[in-house]
Amino acid sequence: MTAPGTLPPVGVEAVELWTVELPLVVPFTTSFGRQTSREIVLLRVRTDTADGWGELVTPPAPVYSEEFTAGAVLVLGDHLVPRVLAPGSDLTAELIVDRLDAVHGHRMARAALETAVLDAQLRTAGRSLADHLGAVRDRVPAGVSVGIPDGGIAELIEQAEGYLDAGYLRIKAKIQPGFDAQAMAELRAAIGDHVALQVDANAAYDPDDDAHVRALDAVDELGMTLIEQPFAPDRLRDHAHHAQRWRTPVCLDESIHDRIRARDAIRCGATSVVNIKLGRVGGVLEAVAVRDVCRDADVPVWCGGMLESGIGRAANVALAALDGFALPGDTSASDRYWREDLTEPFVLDDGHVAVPTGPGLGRTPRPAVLAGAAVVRFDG
Ligand code: OSB
Ligand code: MG
Repeated sequence: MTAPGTLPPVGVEAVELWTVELPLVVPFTTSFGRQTSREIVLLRVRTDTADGWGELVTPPAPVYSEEFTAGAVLVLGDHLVPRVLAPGSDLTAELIVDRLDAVHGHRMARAALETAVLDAQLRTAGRSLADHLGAVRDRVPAGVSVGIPDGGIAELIEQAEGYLDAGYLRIKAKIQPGFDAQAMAELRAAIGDHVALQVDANAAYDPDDDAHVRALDAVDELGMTLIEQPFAPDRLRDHAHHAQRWRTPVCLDESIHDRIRARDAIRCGATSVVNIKLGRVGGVLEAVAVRDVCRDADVPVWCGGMLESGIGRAANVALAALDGFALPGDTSASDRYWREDLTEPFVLDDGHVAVPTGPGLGRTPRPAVLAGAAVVRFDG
């Protein structure tokens, strides 16, 4: 498909961080913790033409990866924004990547900055992100990621049935030791064999623990679409070992932090499907590069999520519209997360979410939301 074309630079005058607290409609529990709301940090670049927005997708604590919101805000203010603004402020997304190249890690923080500059460039050019990236569809199939409910298996079944009634095309259930094979067998029996069902362990299993491996072996019998990130991010060899024993495809999330890791994980047989999150890999450009590596290896990808507001969701949905995104993503509608999204909401229609067509991300925060936000500004 088409590589992202070149866009003229924008003259960046300032970078602002807008922080808002948004309660989740239902608590979200994974093997790494329980969240009842998100502290959302939106990043705005002010330019001499159009402004641009990005979303910092970090969780509140360093439990999914090393990154967490307070740390990312510090890194942005002390290290990333100064590098980007100092050597002259005519910027492109590519220049952001270059200027931040010497910084290790902190990919979600970098992604927020890169996305905002790309959004400003696209708004200036009057072009949508999906169009710019070479989208091949105008709506994307939507799955839903269901946390481990406080009420256990009965509540999981009730939630999953509700989402299926609403039209979601596949269910992803979170698992952890003690809430896995039995729960999934009951869920499978309740929703039927025809429903696409997959599990996500968020690295909660120890491949050196026989009981853990036995539990995953039992999950493997349940006709799952895939099993996402059973083991710790660095344990590629363990993923590869069990991937060749299981009938269920292994899909890595946390492990895949850039295109090189994607290539290595595929080559060693650790992953046969990849969850792409633009925050986890450091931005839109790297996310497309990861897709390219996967496509060259005939590995299907899908778009993951980090409980984003409409700003981050807009970027995810554009990404999910690209060639190679072959499975429904965690690109759910706004009302699966929020009573009121920060932007015009994304809605579910016939199991799909429409790809924004407006310039840039095609979404901006509603002014009423911004009125309540805490703002920090960095000038060039
Ligand atoms: O592992 O995919 C994950 C949310 C936060 C952190 C990690 C993950 C998730 C999800 C939710 O599964 C995906 C979404 O609906 O945004
Ligand atoms: Mg995951």
